[in-house]
Amino acid sequence: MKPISRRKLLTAGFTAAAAAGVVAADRLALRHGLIPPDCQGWSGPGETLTYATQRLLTRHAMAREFSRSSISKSPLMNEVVPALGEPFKKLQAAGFRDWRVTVDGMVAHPMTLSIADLRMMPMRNQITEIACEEGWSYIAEWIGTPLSGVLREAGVSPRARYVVYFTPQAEWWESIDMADAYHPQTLLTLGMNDGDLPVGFGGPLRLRLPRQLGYKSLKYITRITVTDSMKHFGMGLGSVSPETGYAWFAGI
Ligand SMILES: Nc1nc2c(c(=O)[nH]1)N[C@H]1C(S)=C(S)[C@@H](COP(=O)(O)O)O[C@H]1N2
Ligand SMILES: [Mo]
Repeated sequence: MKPISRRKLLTAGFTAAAAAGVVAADRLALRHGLIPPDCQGWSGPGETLTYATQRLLTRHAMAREFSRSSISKSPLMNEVVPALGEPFKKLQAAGFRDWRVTVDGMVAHPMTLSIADLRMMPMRNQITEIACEEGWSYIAEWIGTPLSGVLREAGVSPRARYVVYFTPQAEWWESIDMADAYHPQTLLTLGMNDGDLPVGFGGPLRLRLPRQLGYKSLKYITRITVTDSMKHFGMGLGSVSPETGYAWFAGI
């Protein structure tokens, strides 16, 4: 069956099942990976509906890319560097030569990559908007290597469902599903607007995810873990966002 007709069929099925009863919809949604990790609690049914609908309709959709003239002249920076402390300052003083990102979990070949290693991988640049949940946004050019390439080199298990990513800030970790992990616009970003990625904007390494709100685009990536369940990460809701009242899936 062609993917488009399969998707149409699924959409129709999901809508029909939703109309017929929550139990049937639940069973169908589970079978097709349409349940987000933060499906419990008072906002759970809403999160599930948003996530399932987006996954059925826009799994392969691209975020809008802009022309060079649209790049914001003075992008808003949500400065977090002081919170990173001395170990980060040391790494920065050495030009991030010793920065490492570990790729582990459900992969055949766990890896530890330096910034130089990442620079040797295929590069892509894209001019996209980053939008904070608080209402502001800016447009910038982001230069980096697609996360998909790194995952392919690591040899992701077919049972994998999520990619979890961490920063030196214990309170900032996130996860995405495999559709977003393999999406061509999901970039391990090393550069911005023709230069290196400034530290304030997440340098040396930021995961840019233009199809979701800014809080999923974490700065200072140190570890990428592939898993089939979010149960054992934090409160098991997928990331810190649902623990503090925000949606795990922040699609825009
Ligand atoms: N490590 C880290 N990444 C982070 C944050 C943070 O505080 N720490 N803030 C997030 C939020 S809420 C937003 S909106 C964007 C802001 O990105 P900007 O500084 O490029 O504007 O970064 C995200 N990534
Ligand atoms: Mo934000």
